[in-house]
Amino acid sequence: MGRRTRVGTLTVALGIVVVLGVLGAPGTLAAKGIVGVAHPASGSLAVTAKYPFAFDPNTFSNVPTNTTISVTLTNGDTIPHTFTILNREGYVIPSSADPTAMAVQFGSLVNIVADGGTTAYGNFTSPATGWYEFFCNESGHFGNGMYGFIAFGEGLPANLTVSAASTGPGIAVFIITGTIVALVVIALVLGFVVGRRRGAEHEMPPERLGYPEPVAPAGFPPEPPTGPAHPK
Ligand SMILES: [Cu+2]
Repeated sequence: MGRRTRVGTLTVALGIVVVLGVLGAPGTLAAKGIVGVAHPASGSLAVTAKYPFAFDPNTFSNVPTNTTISVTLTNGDTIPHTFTILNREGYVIPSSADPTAMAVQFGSLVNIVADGGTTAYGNFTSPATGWYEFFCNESGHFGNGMYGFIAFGEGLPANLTVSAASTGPGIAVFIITGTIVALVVIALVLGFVVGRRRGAEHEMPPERLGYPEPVAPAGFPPEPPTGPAHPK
């Protein structure tokens, strides 16, 4: 394969990688869509944490107010996850925020931790009518889209559901990650091509570079003792 063909192949491969890097972001977002609205029976709710960084369901509506709610957190993943409701009514956690720090600042209605492959239980006293955001308190999980919304004594606002699916915290992370990957690949490919061109220049025969072939010093390499006389 000639160099031109090889560069052409690399260019095509690079183009595919860049396109995948860009298209991969919205593709991943599909996984962030609302997967179901739970209407829990009086006083209980069940939620599953699953790979990758998701709650199922990720919205709860009409949860009873001012009563004890028993929570079952099933962890279907292999790493620990939490179910943590930020105690701040009617508030969407900004994508740039550190939810762990916010939970320290505002407190949480409930904070349940389940190791991978285990089920954990907890109780909390539900508040008056209003809606709250819940999230996973493990480092980095919120930024990867592990959050949802829960409404007590009412349904979730319609615009909140749309907002959660289309402009949630995970989007920026995916786009930034995809861009970084694409840039690294570009740098590697450019380095490879430039390196090959320099290598080819060094390996090119001297006469094609415009200077004569170097003359070996006399007596080097040594002639074999029984060989014919050297023409020079
Ligand atoms: Cu998690």
